[in-house]
Amino acid sequence: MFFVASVVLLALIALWHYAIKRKTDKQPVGATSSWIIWGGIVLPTVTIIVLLVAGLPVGQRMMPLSDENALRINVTGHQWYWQVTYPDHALQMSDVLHIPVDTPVHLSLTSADVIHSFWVPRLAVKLDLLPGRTNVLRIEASEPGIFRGQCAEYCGVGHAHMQFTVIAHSQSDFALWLKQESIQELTLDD
Ligand SMILES: [Cu+2]
Repeated sequence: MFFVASVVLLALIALWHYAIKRKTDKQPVGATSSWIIWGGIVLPTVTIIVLLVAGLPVGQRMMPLSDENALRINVTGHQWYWQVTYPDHALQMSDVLHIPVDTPVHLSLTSADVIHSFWVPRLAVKLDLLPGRTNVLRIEASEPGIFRGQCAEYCGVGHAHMQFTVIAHSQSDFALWLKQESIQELTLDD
């Protein structure tokens, strides 16, 4: 998109430069309508089609479609904290999500009270957590690291402090973390 938009922008700047530097204002009849047809109809149509064809597969890959390899995490918004559970591993925590790198993660987002919004600027778009509804957001980290998240929907006096972190581990570290947490959880249950 950046490349195509840059080409269009450069063409526009060249035309603009040509227009203001032009000495004469005499113009052959018919030139105006061909500018409108080529510049106003053909160029935008072709540009939009190219961007659409290039963009659709990318958008498709970002959809939370059924994926056997995806890690499932449930996130419930509360005034004012994030409840995080791993349904496949019987783990529960708050205000932190541990994920492996290069693995699609499907977040099922819902709220226990008012509308919140899950936002990790470096990983995904914002998505609302609505009471009585579940929205699914797909995230994937390409490198290990700590990513800051913030509630992006005003939800009361504690809203500004409704922050969380996403910790992306290498796949082996994540497996280790999962093992340690599960053991701890078992010990706590006893
Ligand atoms: Cu909020």
